[in-house]
Amino acid sequence: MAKKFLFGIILFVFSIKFTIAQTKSPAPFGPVPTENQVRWQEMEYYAFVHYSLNTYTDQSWGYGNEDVSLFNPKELDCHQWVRICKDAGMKGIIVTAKHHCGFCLWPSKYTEYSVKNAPWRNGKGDVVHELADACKEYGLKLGIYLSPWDRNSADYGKPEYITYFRNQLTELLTNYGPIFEVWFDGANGGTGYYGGANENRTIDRITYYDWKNTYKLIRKLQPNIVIWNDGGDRGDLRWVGTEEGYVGETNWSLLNDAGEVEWGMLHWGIEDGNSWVPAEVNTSIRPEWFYHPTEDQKVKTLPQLMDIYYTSIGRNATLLLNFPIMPNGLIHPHDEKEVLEFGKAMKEAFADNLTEKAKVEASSVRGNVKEFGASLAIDNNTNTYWATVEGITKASLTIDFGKPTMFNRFLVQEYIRLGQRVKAFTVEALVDGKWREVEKATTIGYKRILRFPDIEAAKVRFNITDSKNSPLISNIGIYTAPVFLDPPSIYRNQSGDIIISTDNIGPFFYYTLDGSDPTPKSKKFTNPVHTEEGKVEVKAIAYNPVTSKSSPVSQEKFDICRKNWKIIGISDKKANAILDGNPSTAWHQNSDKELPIDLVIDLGNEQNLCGFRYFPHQSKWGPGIITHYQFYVSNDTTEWKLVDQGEFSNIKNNPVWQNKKFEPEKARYIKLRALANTESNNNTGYAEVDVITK
Ligand code: FUL
Repeated sequence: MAKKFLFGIILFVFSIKFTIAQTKSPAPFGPVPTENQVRWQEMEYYAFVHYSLNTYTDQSWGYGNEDVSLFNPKELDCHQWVRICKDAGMKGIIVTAKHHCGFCLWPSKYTEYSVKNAPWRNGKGDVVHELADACKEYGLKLGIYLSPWDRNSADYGKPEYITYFRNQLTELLTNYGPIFEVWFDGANGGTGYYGGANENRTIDRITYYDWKNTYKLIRKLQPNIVIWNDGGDRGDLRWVGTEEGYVGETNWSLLNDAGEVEWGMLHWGIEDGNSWVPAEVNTSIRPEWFYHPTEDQKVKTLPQLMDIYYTSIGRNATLLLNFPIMPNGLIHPHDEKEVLEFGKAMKEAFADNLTEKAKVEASSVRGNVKEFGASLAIDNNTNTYWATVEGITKASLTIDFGKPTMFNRFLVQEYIRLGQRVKAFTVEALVDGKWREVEKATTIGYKRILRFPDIEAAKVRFNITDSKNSPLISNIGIYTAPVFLDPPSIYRNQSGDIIISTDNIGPFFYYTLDGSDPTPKSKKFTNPVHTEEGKVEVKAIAYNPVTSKSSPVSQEKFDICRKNWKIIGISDKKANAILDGNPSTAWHQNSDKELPIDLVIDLGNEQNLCGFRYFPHQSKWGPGIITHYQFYVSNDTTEWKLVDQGEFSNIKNNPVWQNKKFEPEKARYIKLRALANTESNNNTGYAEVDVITK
């Protein structure tokens, strides 16, 4: 009896202790973010602007010898940039203070290659200053892109350059107020002007910049900054391995503090990583980062931008969306229109949170106390959270709307200050008295948003099926967001037939060939549309007859038809993928060939050529696309004239159409010579090759 009594007392004392322990906040689990990283993550969405001498030369990467006097914008107005970003809901703006060409948008004391020697504002201008002022006025934060690679500097590759680089960093981090983020691009070393040397310079990207000491300097000058670095030492943030606007569905905000970071680690993070290094998705509103007039009709539209929202912010990353500045110094009206629609749609999609009036119940609550109760997951306050009993890693939370309610989005957030914990979860809906799985997903992190078709249910159940430790959920939102139709894709095959398609299921397509905007009264696309040999402009929309809603207009301008074209000297029939008009088919040269490798095409008859186009194979893992080329023309395949040569800058990270112009030449044969590829081997692949005629 006495024994039993004693045992009861011990149990009672233990359970009190346990309850007291459970009413205290849980301990952090694994790596946790710094205050700077939390502040940055909460910004969610901010802008990039790409502006430099490239803007005036139609290039992606300047060589470093471009003339400073080209920089003379007539209408440059940073207020316009900042106003657009602010109206689009963005929280900050990062400017290319110096891109790879070395030209400085501020009057750096340490180089002559800057705005101080440009005609703009008689050499008295300072773009970074004007932008900093505009940001202050509109309440946006300022960030700096300073390219570690400098194709202008004579010292690049030598130890002296590091002093120069740090001097420039010091100017930028001292003279322009608070800087929220500094961006160090990974493109490092290669050919360049280098003060007239015109040579190839390679550096060791791990050791050359002595990042450790550079970071010390940065943190001393700007204690609240976050560092993005795609080369050498781990910064505070990481690239996601693509510039297309998405991060992996599984996305851990963790990496290891040492060792190589492979593509998969960038894209998905590392589940057991020992450092907090969250993901930033960087992408441009146009295919390229700098302004190219040929891309005025290629601005991403609302459905595409919304998709990017879900695959970046909706997958535990931030979104850094780029605007290429036009030569006049402004953001193009098309870019403005699309981003403002995007900002509005984003707000509308998440305006009405259906959990606000709902009741909520959890299968497990830490210490059974209000401080960690289920209601804290829907209290609209991300500083409070629902926590399960210590050690409980599987739990559910049921949300009761009280009546059947339609929804198509589920948003969930973890309280990341104590670590990222959840490994897997599902969402179920109570339909006709039965629980039905709506979606299944892996990580959550700062924010995860799931998309699914409209569903009507009175109750929703959120099940955490696996977690590293007791999950801490700071917010849940359920919404009915508008669904948009994607603009269709259009291509013209080798016979001249136009093909219009989309990934969405079921819409009709309408198109025009006369440059006018299509409507549901235009011609309906049912079969491939045959076009004759000349140039063709096609515009098309997708249309949903049930909702009577149309997609944005897609537009493609095709040059001469490739019907009579023949690839010479290659017997492999599959090589015709290069001419089939379909960007998703590709062909690679035989593996026994060594660079330089030629592709020769007979155009069938003489054409007035003034440029060519190359579309690379879209595979992320090689096997190899062209980075350096020569382009020749001929009338007899014996005598060839070199009409253009150069690089396809940034083609590995951003494998978009490469458009190259040259002085007009009449010719029947073309030769694209590959000099180097992305993998430093001999593999040479092509998805499409085309010409530009006068
Ligand atoms: C890339 C650069 O090489 C591009 O030019 C651009 O600045 C982009 C944001 O990063 O890797």
